[in-house]
Amino acid sequence: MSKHPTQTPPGPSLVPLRGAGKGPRPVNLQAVRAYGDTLDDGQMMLSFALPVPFSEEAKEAGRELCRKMGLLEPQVYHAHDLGEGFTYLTIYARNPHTVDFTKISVPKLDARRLDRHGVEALWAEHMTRKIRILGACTGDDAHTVGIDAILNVKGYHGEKGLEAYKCFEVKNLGAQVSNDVLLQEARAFAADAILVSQVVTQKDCHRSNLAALIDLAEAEGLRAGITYVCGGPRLSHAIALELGFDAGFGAGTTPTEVASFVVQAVVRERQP
Ligand code: B12
Repeated sequence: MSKHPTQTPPGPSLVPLRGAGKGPRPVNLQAVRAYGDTLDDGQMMLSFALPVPFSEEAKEAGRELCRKMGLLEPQVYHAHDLGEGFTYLTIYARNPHTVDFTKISVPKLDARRLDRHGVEALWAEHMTRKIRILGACTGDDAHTVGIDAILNVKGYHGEKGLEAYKCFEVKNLGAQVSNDVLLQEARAFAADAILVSQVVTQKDCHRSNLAALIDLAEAEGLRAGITYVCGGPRLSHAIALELGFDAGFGAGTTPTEVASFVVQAVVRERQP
């Protein structure tokens, strides 16, 4: 699997935008601004909490923070008392900055999107034994719904999970599995692919935990020959590559997307 980012082809620098009854208006893709009420007004909404009691001073502190962030004309749209000396704020403000959309490039999965039939056909063409997939929610993380959605027969979004495929043998270790135990299980199971879920991101624990798994796998000689995939609502393919994984999947991932990547990665890994 290539770990190199693929360049998103630059689109035209001006694309028409449909405005209410006004016909197409041009968007300058080299200087895109946030959109609030009208094109190029730069308006954006931010929500955050401050550790100060609910008061007019708390609202002004929120506005001041926005000004310090370079935002203009901050207006408090909503504020409420979170209790225990905390205030929650929603602020609308104008952002004067732009981004050059034509220069944005995001790494994409190096795999074709196959349906379940395509996944099983590719497997049957190249392999005579099932692909062994080991899944877990690691570290202190107990959010198993995501990994279950991908692996369990019941699946997600109308798609069956990987357990339902005849080409996969799936072992789901569940919640709060340490990296140590995961790799011991991987060795015993002779896993072809390890699927790790990380949902909690407090203090960036998802990143440190995932990076530590790859370090340990390398130290134990278990990095080569196994496809490492991570997933969770605040993960992406770009973050996964950065942390040493082969692929990463974010919010809304469906089982077929994962099956499609895994079968191609494992088949490719086995080719000379
Ligand atoms: C249900 C839930 C719980 C349940 C979990 C039950 C269970 N068995 O999973 C319980 C009540 C136990 C729980 C506990 C806690 N929770 Co909670 N929980 C949630 C909640 C409401 C829903 C999560 C969920 O099930 N989503 C549905 C699944 C299908 O979506 P998903 O996880 O994104 O998975 C999809 C993709 O991300 C991807 N995916 C996920 N994993 C993987 C793995 C692979 C390999 C692949 C390919 C894809 C993939 O595919 C899935 C399908 O599309 C979220 C808020 C929210 N709305 O998201 C908070 C949330 C995740 N919880 C949170 C917190 C803080 C906690 C607690 C720390 C609370 C506390 N103080 O005790 C504890 C932590 C417990 C622990 N040790 O982990 C925070 C996390 C904040 C953060 N950024 O870190 C959230 C975001 C709530 C919030 N807004 O504050 N929680």
